[in-house]
Amino acid sequence: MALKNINPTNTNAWKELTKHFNDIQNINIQNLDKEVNRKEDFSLIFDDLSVDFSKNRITKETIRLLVDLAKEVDLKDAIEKQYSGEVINVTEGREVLHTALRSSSEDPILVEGKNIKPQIQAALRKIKSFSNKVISGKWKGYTGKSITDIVNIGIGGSDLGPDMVVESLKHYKNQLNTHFVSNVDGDHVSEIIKTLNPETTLFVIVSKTFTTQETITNSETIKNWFLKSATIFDIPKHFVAVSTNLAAVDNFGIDKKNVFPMWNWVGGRFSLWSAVGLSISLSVGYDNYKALLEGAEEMDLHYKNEEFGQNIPVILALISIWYNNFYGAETEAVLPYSQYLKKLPDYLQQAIMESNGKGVDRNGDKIDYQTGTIVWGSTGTNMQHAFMQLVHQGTKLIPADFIGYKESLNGLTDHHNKLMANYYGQMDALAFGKTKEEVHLELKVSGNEDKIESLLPFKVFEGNRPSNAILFEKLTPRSLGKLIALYEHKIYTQGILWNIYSYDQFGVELGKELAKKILNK
Ligand code: G6Q
Repeated sequence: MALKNINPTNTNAWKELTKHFNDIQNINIQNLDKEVNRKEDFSLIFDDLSVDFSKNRITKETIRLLVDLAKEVDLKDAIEKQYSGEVINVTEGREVLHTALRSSSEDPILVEGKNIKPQIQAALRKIKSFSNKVISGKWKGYTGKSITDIVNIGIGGSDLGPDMVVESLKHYKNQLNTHFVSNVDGDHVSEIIKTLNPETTLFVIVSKTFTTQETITNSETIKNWFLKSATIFDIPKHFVAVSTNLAAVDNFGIDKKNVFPMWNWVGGRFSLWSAVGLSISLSVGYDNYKALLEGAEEMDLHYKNEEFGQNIPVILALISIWYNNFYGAETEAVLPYSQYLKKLPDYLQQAIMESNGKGVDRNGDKIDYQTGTIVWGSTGTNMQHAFMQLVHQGTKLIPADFIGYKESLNGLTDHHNKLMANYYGQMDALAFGKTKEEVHLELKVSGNEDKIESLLPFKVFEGNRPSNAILFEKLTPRSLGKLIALYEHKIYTQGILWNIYSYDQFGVELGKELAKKILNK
């Protein structure tokens, strides 16, 4: 049965939320923070993850009403339908089963009457044995040498996920160097080829359709470059593919044995958990890749089973809706305090904006309320010396997720203490600001009394700017899996509440069609 189709703005909860918003819209986080047990009451802990959402313009009543909204649109039913393999991607006629890819349960999940679990297990075994061969050096190139470099050729969902994870888990990487070619701009592939030796490079072409202009163009260019020093008979040793289009892969010269499966029931931007993540397994080893999946599964179970009021992805989705639909906030920042996570904002931009950037509801009617948030961000502390000025003192309300880790991966405690002092310092500055009185005193004490009149307004921080502290013990494959799955579930929750289809992406098609027409001219 299809997803329910409920306009959120027609629900009782929405009406209550509107009243509630009118009553409390001017509340101040600084005052809220004085409440006894505020931090405990507005924090959730799940294994090695704690989420402190106390620095938001919300009360217990806000959360209660938002949870009512989730119940009224029957989010529970929607989650159930996703996990059990209903065709919830209605416009494309597909199931949405990235959660099945990381499920360790033996329970069957049926797609067109067939249990998909055995195929998933078989693909994992293939990823494992192939990764082991390449990493151990047993897989030889056409001159008998072991592989030193991996190049992932793909774009969008066939690039951003693996690229982000490989970068995020750099600490766990082996001797192989992994590169990513995506852009059709020839400068991208040219710069990468320059550094490669064809004898020791393995190319992983990732394309569900194997027709994507960028990926095919890059693959052909690379093949031509490769064939300058090797023959077509050497292709099977250096090119493998992840695809559903077996005929096209065969045509390219790739050995059938070296094709890894993709499935229609996994969307591109949710596919790093399938063989699309092959370059992750090659780069950090299969065990780490598996741990990534296990971490995601832990979050899947939390999302599926936990009460909404205690459910981390649900709570973060609801708070985001509170700002987006009631306060009129237009953007959200994602700010990881880890250099390893520098590609996370790019990855999330696709996951979030391609999923929830929709202007018609599940009836096909034009929507008259706000949907998908604009997501952007960068790593701390670098961004503190860049765009944070606007977040602190600009005219816009920008809720922000601060992602941090208690423990550093490389020791250097001095660095880590400073990093985390900034992590907390920024959230306090946003929430509590700096009053006129404080600025006054500060200028006085520093001997700048004469400047008080001219400088005071510029040095005041209004505060009352919201943030969520998403804190893990340590950046590991498992905790990264949890983090990514958290955002995936936040996306779906919001899509359900906004009554849109999160799993199609027709909005990217028109530009592609026009580019083709223009090229033909
Ligand atoms: C993601 C989209 C899109 C897709 C790319 C690559 O959800 O579907 O980003 O992943 O267009 O497509 P192929 O894997 O078919 O080359």
